[in-house]
Amino acid sequence: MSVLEKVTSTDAIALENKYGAHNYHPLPVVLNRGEGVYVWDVEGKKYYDFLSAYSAVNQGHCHPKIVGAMTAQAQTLTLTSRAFYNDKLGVYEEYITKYFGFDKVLPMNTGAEAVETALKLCRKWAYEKKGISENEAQIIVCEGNFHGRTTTIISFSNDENARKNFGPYTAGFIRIPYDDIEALEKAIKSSKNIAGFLVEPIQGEAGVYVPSEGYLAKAKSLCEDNNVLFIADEVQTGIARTGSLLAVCGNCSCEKQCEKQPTYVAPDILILGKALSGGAYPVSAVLANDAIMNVIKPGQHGSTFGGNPIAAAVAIAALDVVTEEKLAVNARRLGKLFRSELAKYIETSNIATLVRGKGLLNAVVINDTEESDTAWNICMALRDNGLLAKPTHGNIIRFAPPLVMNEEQLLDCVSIIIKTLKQFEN
Ligand code: IF1
Repeated sequence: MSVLEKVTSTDAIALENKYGAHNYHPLPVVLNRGEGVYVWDVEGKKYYDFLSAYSAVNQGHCHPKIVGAMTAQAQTLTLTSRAFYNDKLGVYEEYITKYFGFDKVLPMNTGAEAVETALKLCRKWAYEKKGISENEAQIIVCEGNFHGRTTTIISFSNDENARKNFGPYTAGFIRIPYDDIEALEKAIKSSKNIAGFLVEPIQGEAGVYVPSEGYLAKAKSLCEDNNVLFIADEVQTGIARTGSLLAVCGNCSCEKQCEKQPTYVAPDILILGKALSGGAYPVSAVLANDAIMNVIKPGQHGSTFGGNPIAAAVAIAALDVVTEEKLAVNARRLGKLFRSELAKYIETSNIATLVRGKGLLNAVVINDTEESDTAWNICMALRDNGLLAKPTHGNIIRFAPPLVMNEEQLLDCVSIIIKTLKQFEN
């Protein structure tokens, strides 16, 4: 069989099982096409995508503007490395720094690479600007964090599944409870070596935990008062997902975050990924102002593909789509509708206990133990009913459709979700 011949779902699953590392446990559905809010399996069945590739496909599958930019660049110049200049990187760097309001960007590829870059930048700033003794810098992180899968990042994870038997672990991190200002203040005051505070504005993987009103602003002010860098990991929450351009924009409904908005909590270091490319290509970025970013000198950090011409062209198109199609405003409006419809159902449900989230990053908590497979079984039934979603942890199902969804589609999905949940009521 030619490798390009059409495979059946069964074949595709068997091939992955035999030849692929078993580092995932996918829902048994084999997709071969995506368009907007829809994906199709190899047998031609159509689904609503309610995961959006973990919020990488905010602009919808195969968005024509993004694919067009990628295709055009791919036929012109794909990669120069940073050994030479090219005509796309500088244009992109100006575009993205003005888009988010920072002096400079360090372009990378994956979210984890961008998080690692931010950690290195924070440490280097701490030694060379704050005056912390070399190798003594401490960075505060939160319980329940998810920032990627590299050895340093899992070193400060408290998810045993993500870290067990990957030691020895990287030192220099202090873990505190999420959404706990007193704990942050205590940790900051605990040592003169505190360099930064790395935080997800909403904890996605942990189960879509939205922190208390004012938590991020108070955290930023504590950092500011103690010369500690506030590092926002917006890989999953950014790019309009939570109903603002960034989750740190708070309740601002404008299309562009800006210092003027009282709700905007300005990160010292901003980490972006996933939907920065609309899911078309690995693109991530670390943004900071000169006082921080300029500690990096030639030869001190980099990446073969970081900032390549395709990434530059794709990211510009992807961010254009966010603005042109007002995705933040749509996510805010449809997110409110989603939560209010689900909350109405949950009042009389004995299978779902809670719906929470912000914008179109939401989760439903299932009335069963973390160890049960009820949430998984509900996702299998959702699949049969034409909607794809997946549990985050145990009994929590994340619901995150592309932000291009319209009200009619969202209400159709709400009825599919409620119909499916009712199948599991006792
Ligand atoms: C997996 C989770 C989501 C992220 C935040 C950095 C990264 C991620 C806030 C790293 C990546 C992905 C990774 C993917 C599943 C998915 C995920 F379930 F793992 F936690 F979205 F919630 N910061 N999240 O969410 O970005 O290196 O992957 O580009 O590893 O299973 P990456």
